[in-house]
Amino acid sequence: MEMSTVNTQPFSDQRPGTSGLRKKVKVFQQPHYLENFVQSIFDTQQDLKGGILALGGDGRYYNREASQIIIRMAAAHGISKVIVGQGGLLSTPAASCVIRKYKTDGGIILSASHNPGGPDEDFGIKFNTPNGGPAPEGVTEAIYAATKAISEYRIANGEEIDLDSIGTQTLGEMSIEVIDPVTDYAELMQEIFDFKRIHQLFNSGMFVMRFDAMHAITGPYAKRILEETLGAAPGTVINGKPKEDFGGGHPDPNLVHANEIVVLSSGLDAVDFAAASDGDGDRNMVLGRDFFVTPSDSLAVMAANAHLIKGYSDGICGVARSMPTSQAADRVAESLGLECYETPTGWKFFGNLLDAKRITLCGEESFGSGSDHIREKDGLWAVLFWLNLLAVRQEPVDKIIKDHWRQFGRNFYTRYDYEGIDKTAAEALMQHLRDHLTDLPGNPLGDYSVDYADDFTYTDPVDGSVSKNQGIRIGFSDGSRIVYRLSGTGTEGATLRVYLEAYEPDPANHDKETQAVMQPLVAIAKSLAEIESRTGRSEPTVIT
Ligand code: G16
Repeated sequence: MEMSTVNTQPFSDQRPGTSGLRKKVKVFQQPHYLENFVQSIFDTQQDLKGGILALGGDGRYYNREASQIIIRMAAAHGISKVIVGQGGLLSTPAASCVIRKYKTDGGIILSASHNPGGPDEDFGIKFNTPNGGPAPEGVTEAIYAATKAISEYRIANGEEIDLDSIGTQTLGEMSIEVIDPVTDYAELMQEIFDFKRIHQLFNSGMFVMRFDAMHAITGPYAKRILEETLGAAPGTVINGKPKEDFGGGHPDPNLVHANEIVVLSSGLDAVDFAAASDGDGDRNMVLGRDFFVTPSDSLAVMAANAHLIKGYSDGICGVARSMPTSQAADRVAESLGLECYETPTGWKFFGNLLDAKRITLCGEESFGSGSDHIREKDGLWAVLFWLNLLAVRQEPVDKIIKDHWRQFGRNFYTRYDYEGIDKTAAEALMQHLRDHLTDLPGNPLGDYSVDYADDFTYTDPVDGSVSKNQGIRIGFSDGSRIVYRLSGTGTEGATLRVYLEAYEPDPANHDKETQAVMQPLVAIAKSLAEIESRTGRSEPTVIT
């Protein structure tokens, strides 16, 4: 095998964000840009030399080219085997499943998740550790440090690798195994869920579902599992053909970007159950008839009902939620006597808790939920969890949620996103809040009284690592909260996220409209952070 050593210079902007390095495709296409980052992964992850690497991506524009480059660099680095999904594809949860099942020494996932794709849109890359989870901060910081010192990278020369034929080929000493991207993941789902009962539900003639794959990676997964295995009617999966630019859409399963499925679950002809997943298949949104399930409520309902699901029938050991996620799951944990953890935003923070068996279920307001079956959030898993639950309880989605609220109270929840604002202004806004945190506790804000105000710091209970500045929390004496954070996944300007939560124990008030209930808190949040004067925006870009 012929190999080249290529001289290069560091790029200053290769620090991974909330979930890997995400930039515009054009940035990744600059000479040496991708190669520098990949070499930095290889140089810092010693076990990869002589080891096994899993590789796959969400199929967005540049996935194929990047896969070819990474495989050649893996060969030049002395990796013994690369396991790659056919076509260079693996959903993020499937990649985590493959890393764990084949005990690889890590994996590289090519994805910018829910961000748009195409030549002028986003691309991303991240390294997952041998537990199948996103690299923790210690690892991403080491990779970042290596990118700042890099002076050369190594790459094998030769013909293109055939990514489309399943089977094994070689490049020098290294073997490349191209696998079916769906099979291992589908088998895992079959172990966790009661496929027979879900099959009966689909065949009852009383249940209609739509799953919106948003022209992204989950199309083939959803078709294989829902339609071919579980007997859902053909056409249950819509937008199921993956496209490099997601059909020009924004593959983020929320009420705005997945509007097609919102329409299909509304009105007289509404389907019984609808769901959507994102670009790389780790996010989910679930809807009943005319009914949106907030991701925070979804986690709480999962925790309360886990004993009804085959894979969790022996009980769960604990739950975790990211800090901005509503406290609905905390109430379930308290009543079931389970451990409950509040972690910073980012799935990587759940890894230690899962590995240490302190938690079984975890979730985030950002349309993510998952369990100890892998170390990534898992969109289709969440959908199957709900299908299994619907099959067991034989009740509609809204009844399950409303019963839950009656038992535990309702955590009204909404998130306001101000996208594409000026970065300096956004940082100044956060600093302004930080500067006033100590003035707030004990004082009234509107009709609310501030209980605590801080910039969230997390100490990992397993390894003791400390993560600071993870978002501003303002907690009120009645359990309501306002949280402010800057997004760590965007590629342009800054996105301010404002998370709002209000607790309502009285069932007589549970059917109120969320936005109406939240208005007093919204007004406080806007004025406290001086959002309009600092960002020039009177209204958010997206409300979920
Ligand atoms: C990523 C992480 C999630 C996190 C989300 C937050 O999601 O994997 O754990 O909740 O980012 O995004 P932001 O920083 O923009 O609020 P994904 O689906 O983009 O990988």
